[in-house]
Amino acid sequence: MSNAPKTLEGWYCLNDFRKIKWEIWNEISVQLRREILEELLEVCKQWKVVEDEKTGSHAIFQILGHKADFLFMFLRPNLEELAQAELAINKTRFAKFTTQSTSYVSVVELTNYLPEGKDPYSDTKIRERLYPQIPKTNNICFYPMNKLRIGNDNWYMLTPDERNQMMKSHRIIGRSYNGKVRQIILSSVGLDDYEWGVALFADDPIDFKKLIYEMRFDEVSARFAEFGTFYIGSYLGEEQLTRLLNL
Ligand code: 76R
Repeated sequence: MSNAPKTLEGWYCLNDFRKIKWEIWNEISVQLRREILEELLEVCKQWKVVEDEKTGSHAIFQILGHKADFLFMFLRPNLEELAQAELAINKTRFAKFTTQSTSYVSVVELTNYLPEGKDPYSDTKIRERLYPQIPKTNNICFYPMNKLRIGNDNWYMLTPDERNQMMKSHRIIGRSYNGKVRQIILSSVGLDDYEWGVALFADDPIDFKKLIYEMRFDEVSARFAEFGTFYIGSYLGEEQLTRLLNL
């Protein structure tokens, strides 16, 4: 018998982080900037069709600080379609002004809590979590993480009961932020450098700080969580993107 919990997988996810060379972008003519922006918005329209057909989702965020300027986040049914989305950006003239500062590949994951015998993939609530629309909240907080495998703090050597107990407490804290913070659980085991990607969405960024701080004191995070780089950004709809680029 495998000791691994049963998991359900939904859409694949690409987080494509870009930096823009502002010094070159600022130098080109207003006319050219407009044309390039139009071209980019045209690509966004094609992604919007995918989202309206509920065969994927996407969102663009403005990332603060030196790590990146933009995050293009995509959810798609398979890796090929994720690659197409990435290629669509790379084929625009806008891409000439950007470099991909980093990226992260993962897949939406849920752990199976349904009673045996019921097909979880036909449950509406579960489908909504496996194939989510990226929340268009004001802010995103993204970071990759592992669960430790050191000495007594080895998540993977715990009994299922111990793990369930700790995840129960995690869920209780998470759910106390209901209406304020939403998480898309992204597994990146075998897909990228860490084991999970944590994607959090909130209108008020202080709720990220409060939630993450509270979780630090909870056993599963306090003992087992090891974090990668944090990215914080705000949502860019068509209007905000236009304002940002059409200086
Ligand atoms: O609806 C449900 O039952 C989902 C319950 C749930 C699971 C299974 C849940 C809820 N999480 C789950 C799994 Mn989470 N989560 C994190 C972090 O910074 C830290 O300390 C840890 C990073 C945050 C902030 C967070 C928030 N969660 C996971 C997993 C997979 C673990 C595994 O399978 O072993 C990780 C790595 C992880 C990490 N979690 C929630 C939240 C929030 C806000 C919720 C409730 C709101 C929501 O469901 O959107």
